[in-house]
Amino acid sequence: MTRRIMHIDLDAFFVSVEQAENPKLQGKPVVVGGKPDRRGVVASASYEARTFGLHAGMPLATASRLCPQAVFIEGSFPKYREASRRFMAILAEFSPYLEPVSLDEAYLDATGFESLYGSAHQMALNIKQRIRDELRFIASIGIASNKVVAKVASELSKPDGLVEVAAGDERSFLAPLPIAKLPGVGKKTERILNSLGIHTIGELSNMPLSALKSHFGASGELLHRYANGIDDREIEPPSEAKSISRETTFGQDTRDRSFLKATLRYLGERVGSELRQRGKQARCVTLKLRYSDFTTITRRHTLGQAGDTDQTIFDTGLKLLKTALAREKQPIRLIGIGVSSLAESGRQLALLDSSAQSLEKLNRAIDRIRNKYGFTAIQTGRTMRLKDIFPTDKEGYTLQTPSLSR
Ligand code: TTP
Ligand code: MG
Repeated sequence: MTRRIMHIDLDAFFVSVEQAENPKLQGKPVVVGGKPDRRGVVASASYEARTFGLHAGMPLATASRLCPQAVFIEGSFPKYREASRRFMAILAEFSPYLEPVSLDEAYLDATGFESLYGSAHQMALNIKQRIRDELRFIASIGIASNKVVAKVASELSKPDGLVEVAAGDERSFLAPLPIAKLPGVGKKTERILNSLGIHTIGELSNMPLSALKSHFGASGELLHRYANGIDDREIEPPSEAKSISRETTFGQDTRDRSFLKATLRYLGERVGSELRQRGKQARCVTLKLRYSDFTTITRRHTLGQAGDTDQTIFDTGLKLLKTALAREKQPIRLIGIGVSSLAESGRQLALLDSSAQSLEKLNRAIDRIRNKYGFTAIQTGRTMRLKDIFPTDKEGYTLQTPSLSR
């Protein structure tokens, strides 16, 4: 039986959340990412703004030069996460075979469920309608017999699109499109293929498999399959996250140790708070640094015993940071901290000594207050410094790039 797979992606997601909240912004060029005087890039641009050439990833300063009348919004990641949760909840009512890919994007296996609506096309129209009525977002949907073709179809249909590719038409649908439209073809692959005289997906599909393998190794085979409209990947409902991390890019690259420590402490507290909320303990702590030349390193330490306190996370992160700072003198552009190797907590409680137990209690008390009054209601000495630098809201400090506090 051929499958009916949908790829659903919201149009200008971050901007749509802002427009749903403030209807005055509708129909206008709107940019989420920050004020134009801030360093940083466009995260999301409304389709009106895109007619001026604005797009995600463009420096804010360039965006404001091209379209000075655009409304620039800082953005709030927790708000987008909540909107995403509501979007996914609607999709889950249509099929339990739902695979969220990012905040505003998901695959849905509609096979069998479409008969309830008459057709997959009609089912997609119902999905679009509910998203519009309940959330005031516009969804674009691609329908095909597999993931890769459904994704290309939804992209192509934007904005406010719905494109269905009939079973058997996958290859001919893809053939005329430029190779950059094919998932898996990044900038580098595109350059190599262009230098070989390959510009369309059809031309790529005609390349001998052996040639693709010699240029791209194992991923050559995948390119060959995708270009021919073949993809048997299943829809994978999410399993529990295996790690928790937070990171931020600084407004200006820095070598200031106490500022780096304060930021690390703050990010570590956010990681710890989520870890405890999930009832987990971690065995591994990872530090991530990006230097001003964009070199990125991660350094990991495995704990003797799994832990979930802010102190453990920070102490371990700080040790890793000190070692890294001793080795590399470049200013730092981004810092992040994360935990992994997660295990259920609770069982080990009896094994902990009393000082660890009181730290646990303290952390739980902090979490309760923060849940009630917001993250910045309680500050440790170290993170206080951040108050002067980042503006705060109820959810915590507003970090430079909303998508990075994920
Ligand atoms: P996208 O779906 O790629 O972009 P979009 O929803 O803004 O626009 P469209 O789908 O109509 O082309 O990404 C979803 C959100 O992810 C986007 O609204 C903001 C965020 N994002 C970033 O923060 N940085 C980025 O570079 C990109 C591409 C997206
Ligand atoms: Mg989108």
